[in-house]
Amino acid sequence: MKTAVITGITGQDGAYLTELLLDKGYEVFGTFRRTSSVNFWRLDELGVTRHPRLHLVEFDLTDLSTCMRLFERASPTEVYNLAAQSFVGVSFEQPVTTGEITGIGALNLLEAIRLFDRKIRFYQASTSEMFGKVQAIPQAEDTPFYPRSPYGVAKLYAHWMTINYRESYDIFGCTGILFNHESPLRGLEFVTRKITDSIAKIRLGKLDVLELGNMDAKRDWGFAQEYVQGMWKMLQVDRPDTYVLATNRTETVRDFVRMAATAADIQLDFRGEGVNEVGVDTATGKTIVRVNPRFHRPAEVDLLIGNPAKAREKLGWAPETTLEQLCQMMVTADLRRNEAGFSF
Ligand code: NDP
Ligand code: GDR
Repeated sequence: MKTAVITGITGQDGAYLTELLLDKGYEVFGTFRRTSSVNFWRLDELGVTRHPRLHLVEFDLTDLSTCMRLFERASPTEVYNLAAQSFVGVSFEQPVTTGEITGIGALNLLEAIRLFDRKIRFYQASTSEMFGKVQAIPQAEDTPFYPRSPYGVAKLYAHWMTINYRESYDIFGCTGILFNHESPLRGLEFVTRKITDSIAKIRLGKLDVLELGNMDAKRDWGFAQEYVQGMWKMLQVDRPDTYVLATNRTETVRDFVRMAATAADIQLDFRGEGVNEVGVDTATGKTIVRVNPRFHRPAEVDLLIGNPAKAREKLGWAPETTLEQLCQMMVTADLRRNEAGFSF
């Protein structure tokens, strides 16, 4: 039986990957942080929190000794490092913490592998944010990096450290450069979920206006449940490597707002420009979307679109869910949650 360690199981990807590996028969050691109110709502939604093969382990990525003790307890064959301070906006406010968790944290795991068992297969959650300022369209594994946030820079450090440990110590270290992936389990601070939750609230009369930052930003959005399958596939092949996972389609934030509104039976008309842009409900004439410069970032990533050809060819991985289907799924979930009186 295979044993996996997944760091960050309270997050979106951690929850889906836990579900996937349990389905495949793995023993799973999932890590969470000790906080005053630990939240397993995602694992609860997937119905896996009390699975007999899931072991919940308190852990902090910034503490090398917890990495060592985790490995001693689990003796893993595979380690998936999904833990991170993953919110780009916050990384500008907390650059040092972001560097320590998102950058050095990955190195702690690599060091623990070097000291504990070099045969462990390691997955590092790299990101399209490393491409940052547009150098090529679409972006692929050989596109130069130009990160635009402390988060992107920290992830790039972790990315190269994984490659360095692969080359220096023959560690099976894979890096998945994943483009944005969303789901009903996405955190509320990220733009897609913020939009679907707010549109649901507006539809139900619980919110008047959705405030956003840069609506011109373009992203390549896929479905998270499919992306964790790609992570797993990367650790099943003979050689460790780097792969892009993406849909090869890009849309603006504004397009996503319109799509979410349509999914909730609201027709939106966008008027004005820049900070004066608003989205008006054509049925009522009310402004339900407006810009708040508070959500603008000091430096922005304008356009992401990935080329997943290598993953398709070498791993047999391909995205299937369309953005319309994904958006509808998220709006439906948020309508249900808000009708029931809660949304995480
Ligand atoms: P989330 O923000 O939903 O989850 C991050 C997880 O990391 C949470 O479980 C969080 O725990 C945990 N964590 C944060 N700090 C620490 C720490 N110091 N020690 C241990 N655990 C910690 O992220 P996603 O699930 O969306 O993403 C998973 C990974 O993939 C992240 O590394 C992210 O940067 C990366 N990524 C994500 C993409 C996406 O579009 N979703 C795209 C590309 C990369 P807690 O609940 O306690 O905060
Ligand atoms: P991103 O995701 O920064 O791409 O990082 P996010 O959803 O936060 O932003 C996407 C784009 O939307 C613009 N935007 C807003 N963003 C947020 N969060 N809130 C707003 O109100 C808002 N208005 C406009 C942003 O400026 C940006 O251009 C995500 C994270 O999951 C990372 O961890 C991951 O590595 C990358 O995706 C790939």
